[in-house]
Amino acid sequence: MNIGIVCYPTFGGSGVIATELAKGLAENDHQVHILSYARPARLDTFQTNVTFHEVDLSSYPLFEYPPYDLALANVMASLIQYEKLDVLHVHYAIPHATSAYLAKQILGEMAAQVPIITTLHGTDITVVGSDPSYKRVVDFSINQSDGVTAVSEYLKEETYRRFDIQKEIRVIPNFIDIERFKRNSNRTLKEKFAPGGSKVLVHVSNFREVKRVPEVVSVFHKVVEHGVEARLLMVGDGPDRKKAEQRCRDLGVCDKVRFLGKQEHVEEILSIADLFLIPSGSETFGLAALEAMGCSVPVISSDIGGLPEVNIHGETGYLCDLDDIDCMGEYAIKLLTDKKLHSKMAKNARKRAEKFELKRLVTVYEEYYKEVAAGLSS
Ligand code: GMT
Repeated sequence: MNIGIVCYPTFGGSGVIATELAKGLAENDHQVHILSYARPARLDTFQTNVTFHEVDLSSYPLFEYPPYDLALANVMASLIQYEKLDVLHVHYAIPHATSAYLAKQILGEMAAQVPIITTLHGTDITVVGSDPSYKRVVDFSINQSDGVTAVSEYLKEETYRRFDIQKEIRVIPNFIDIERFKRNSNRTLKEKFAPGGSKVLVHVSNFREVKRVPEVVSVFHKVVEHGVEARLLMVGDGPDRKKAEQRCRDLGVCDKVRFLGKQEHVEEILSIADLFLIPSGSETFGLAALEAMGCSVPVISSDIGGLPEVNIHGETGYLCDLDDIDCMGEYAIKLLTDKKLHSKMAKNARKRAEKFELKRLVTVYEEYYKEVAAGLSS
């Protein structure tokens, strides 16, 4: 098949999933075209049948904000026409689903049999998509897509609750490359970050408000306060980094916390981790937690959104009520001080992560493409 994949190029989960899917489809001999305004972070290896198309934005004195959605629709229409796309799969509804609809309208009959598939990821539904400034367009564009998928049952239900969607939403969960995200212990690295056998707690995110990064530091403080020798590695960057740094100063744990910034190969850091913390206030899936679990790291998360579909309470880690720092701290201490329990949960975490294996879910998407295309031609 000739497949167009549209995504944001940033470190966020939707861009990661779109790029890994593109690479997986290419492995299965499809020709894949990736469209975005910059090369996606995870598009880091050369594959002969993956082509990246950078959407170029011409500026003009009248435009304070050049209309990206129009430039994108223009590239989409060209690719459908000249690269003979069999399917166009957009990740994150805004503005991708709208641009796809427009591209199809531009081409008319020529594109009638080319399915537009929209994968809903998170804030495109729960935050920005529901904002009154965009809601009607998002509602319309999702309904105009030929196929719609959501990354969790929670997101599917939220979409029906918040929008007037007349279509079936298929849940296709996120996935990881379990060969990449597996534990590859590196004692030297661990000793550098956590000398003398200290425990390593890790958090990975884009440090937006929703990730509650200062709370990560507070949970870590509980662990240290209890007397557990530990270090916290904070991976990523974003608007709330300064607040988290300030929380370290306020709680007097700066000497035990390292802010490592954005990292390409998080699996190396996850491989020296004893515990992963994700106290988010909103999370439709929690890909970062799944990546940690792939590396045999138990997870302590908030009990919200799609996180309970990934992290199983008492099996792969623990879930606590939102903002219940005491609960998260207590479970962290329990896990870090009970070797037998930790080893059991680490194994369970890996086992659960294997259920979200990339190759299997790439096949699920392939089957879904065929199913939606068949629906258009019947
Ligand atoms: O909504 C975001 O935070 C961005 C979005 C993305 O585009 O990266 O993340 C969402 O999609 C990820 C991949 O499907 C999920 O793992 C994240 O849970 C989800 N984030 C939120 O719901 C906050």
